Amino acid sequence: MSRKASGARKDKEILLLQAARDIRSMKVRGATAIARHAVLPLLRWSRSYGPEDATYRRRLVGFADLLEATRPTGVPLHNAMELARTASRRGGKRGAEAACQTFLEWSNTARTEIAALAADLIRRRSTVLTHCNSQAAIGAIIEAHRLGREVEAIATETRPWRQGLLTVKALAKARVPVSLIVDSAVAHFLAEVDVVMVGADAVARNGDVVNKIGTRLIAHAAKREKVPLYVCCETFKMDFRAATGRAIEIEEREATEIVRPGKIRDVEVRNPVFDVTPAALVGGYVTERGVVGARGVHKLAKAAFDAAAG
Ligand code: RUB
Repeated sequence: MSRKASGARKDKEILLLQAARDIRSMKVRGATAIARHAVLPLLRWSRSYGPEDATYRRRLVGFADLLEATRPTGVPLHNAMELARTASRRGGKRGAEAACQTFLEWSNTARTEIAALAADLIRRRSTVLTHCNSQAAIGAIIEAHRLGREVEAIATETRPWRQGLLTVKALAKARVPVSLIVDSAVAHFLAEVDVVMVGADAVARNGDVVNKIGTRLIAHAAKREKVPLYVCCETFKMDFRAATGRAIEIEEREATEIVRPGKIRDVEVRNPVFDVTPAALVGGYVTERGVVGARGVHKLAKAAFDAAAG
């Protein structure tokens, strides 16, 4: 390998390690964005590798494992890395690169397709409540606005990382009238809400949804007030390993995200960042392959992965 080519490969390795740091530090967050942020440098590294040799696959798997470990409970991240690993086993370097490319296109077009389908569930002059910072749910609200539905949005602050601030900025930028509320104000405002749209970090085979902590509480309150709740979820959110949400590991992060170090003593601070919303509380799953109920979502995901694997 020429010195120039080996320098290019080294550069791509540095970018890949930087991407891993970005995900670990929460600079990049949101289930889909994380998976895309891992796939792109993996693809670029592979392309810079030159002709496939005896160590290529070992190195690719090593990098995929490293990227996956940045948020070990991230299901789309796992699915994307698994696609690359499996494709490299079956089709070598060319297979791995095709799988990465497929994932990037799939995740890109899915967002637009979900926005179009979910916007159809938002009636004229509706108020939509959303939680955290889901690109899929935000896309749906913006699309309904673009279609002239005169929608308003309410976004939760989303403790402890306050991702709701990103959500209100994105909605305001798109000129959607939007209010920001603290998480505990959801029940208070539900009487003004026509529909709840949230994203998903993962979906179990039975349709249980893992999403930002607090989603379950919102879903219970929405059910009680007869407000429909839709989950905007790309099929690559499916956790094929999990029969129900209980089998999906919930990420617990440091206590310091909630209270400054040393601020309180002798108290255990728990910081689970996701929770499981039972399928029974979900009004529908808006995927890029259609809007379905809990029984349909696994079937759609399986078809999508079969198609992606070729
Ligand atoms: C983000 C979060 C989002 C989902 C879906 O949590 O819970 O609702 O990831 O997002 P965090 P998207 O900030 O901890 O990553 O629809 O963009 O995939």
